[in-house]
Amino acid sequence: MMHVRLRAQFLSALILLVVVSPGAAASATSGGGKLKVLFDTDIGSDIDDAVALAYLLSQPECELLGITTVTGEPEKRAEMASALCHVAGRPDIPIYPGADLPLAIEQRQPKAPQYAVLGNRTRKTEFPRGEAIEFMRRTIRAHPGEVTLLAVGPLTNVALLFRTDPEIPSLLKEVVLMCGQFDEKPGSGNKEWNAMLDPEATAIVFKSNPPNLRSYGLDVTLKVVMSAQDLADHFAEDARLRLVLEFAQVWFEKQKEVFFLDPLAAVSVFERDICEMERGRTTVVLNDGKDKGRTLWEPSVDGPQEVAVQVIPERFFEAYFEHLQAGVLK
Ligand SMILES: [Ca+2]
Repeated sequence: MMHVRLRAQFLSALILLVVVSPGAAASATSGGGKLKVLFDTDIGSDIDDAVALAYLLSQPECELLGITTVTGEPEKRAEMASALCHVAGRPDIPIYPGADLPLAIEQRQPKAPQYAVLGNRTRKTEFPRGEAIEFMRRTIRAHPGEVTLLAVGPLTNVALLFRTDPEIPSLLKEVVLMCGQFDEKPGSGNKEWNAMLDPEATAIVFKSNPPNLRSYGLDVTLKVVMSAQDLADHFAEDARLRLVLEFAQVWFEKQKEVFFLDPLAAVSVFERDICEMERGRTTVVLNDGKDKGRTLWEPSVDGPQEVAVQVIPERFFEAYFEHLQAGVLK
């Protein structure tokens, strides 16, 4: 009961903060410089990776050091990221295709279906091959304690990075994930796609104990939703978001709503008042069977990780559109 009451108090306090003083909302970079971010993504499957990247490209406090792609057809995914960077006027951002296969299980996401809409869009089509992990390693070692690794796809690249250079977790400022499902008892509820697509990699990352690891799971990110029509209306004004809409064409054939799963993790790198977090420990189920890849969450005050347990969607949308609307690209 105490826990529920504390949560209610937290929400009341946040709502008061947003209503009374929107300018006082917590920012991760208050008083400091830009945040250095590495973005690891499976852009090209669901639409929300592109929605997240458009935000990072608009966020003035984000120094995007590079993009790595993961899972099936990583080169096509790199081209999609490149197209978005070009539209945003940032063709200089390094992009590296990473691992196409999970560490141990069968590939369940072999294609990047949204690639079909790229047509002759301006983008890079040639990328360094087999260098993504080394690029991540080199970049993090060049800025010890400063880099946020934001991973919103299966965790294969991140796990390979941590296995290749075991000191890397301790050299990161933080690891921020869209991964897992944390509100269910074992054996019930949804499994989350990123965790499930490469369970062994997920387990490696959650065991790696970087100084800060925060994950935004399906249970919370699914609460941030917009209708397809609202999305089309909101995204029509800006060139970056229009390209995201084009990517979404394939996706809209099946979906009437857009869930801002990856963007919630991305925006929360910069805006810490959108979600309430809880500290504890994640265990990943690795036994073969229907639960493989499930994330089991055990709250504890001295646990090594934090997961989101509550979200204020209105605050998210305010933060998401703030910089895009301030600097619209026609
Ligand atoms: Ca994703």
